[in-house]
Amino acid sequence: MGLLACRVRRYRIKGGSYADIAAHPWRAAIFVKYHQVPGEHFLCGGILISSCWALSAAHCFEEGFSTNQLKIVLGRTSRATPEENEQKFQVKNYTVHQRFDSENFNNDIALLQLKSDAEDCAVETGTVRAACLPMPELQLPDWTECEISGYGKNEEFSPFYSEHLKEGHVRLFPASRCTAQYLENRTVTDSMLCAGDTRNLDDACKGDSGGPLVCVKDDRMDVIGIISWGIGCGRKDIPGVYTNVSRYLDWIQDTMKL
Ligand code: 4AZ
Repeated sequence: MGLLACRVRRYRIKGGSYADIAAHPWRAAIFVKYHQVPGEHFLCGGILISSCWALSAAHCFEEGFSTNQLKIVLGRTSRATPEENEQKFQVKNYTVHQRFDSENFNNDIALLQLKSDAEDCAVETGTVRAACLPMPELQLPDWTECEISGYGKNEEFSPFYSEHLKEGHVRLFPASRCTAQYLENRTVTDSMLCAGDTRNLDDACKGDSGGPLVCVKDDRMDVIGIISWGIGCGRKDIPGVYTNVSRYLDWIQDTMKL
């Protein structure tokens, strides 16, 4: 309890299955309150990186929400069902990357500061814990198996988000397989990375955006990517596209100082 250090964790459960938040304790759910509509609506995923900061995707915030419309929930397994041990925060501030390009989703990264009366915000528990940021020079081998999680759709054309947290396993694609040629001629920049399931099973889908692609590195879980976009979900040989977090370590540090 207390200090929220990012810590040791190994993959526990097999791909493409329902999961417990305890296995993905850095997984945040972001909700929005619209002015004229009652209730809180699921917006996007997020990734807790320290007690008071969470990463997400810039494209989630294109509508320009004010901070008091947003809520961040940690420690919840079921998307819409509050849990006794969950931790819920208002947002003190959020920053969308200044060069986010809504045409091609370049720089699809945002950083949210949790609001708290105390110095700490999230407290480490069995279901809430930060993920680690990678070291600046980290280069994981191609095809490294990593993990995604989220409350996104089970199928590309499903009308519903998943009620229950799910996890999947995807492998980091070589840069040569992460180009427009493989993604229906959409722009792919080197601030993006691709990951997919070579068995054609697991992939992120609508609603998973903003959530984590984490990889085991030296007994830590490092946030390597932020779920960003794709061509459909789980299509054969088409990877999901992620924001390449290691390209934004300076931006993250600078933004946390603001
Ligand atoms: C989305 O719409 C989305 N298959 C995110 C990731 C992927 C597809 C769609 C990757 O948020």
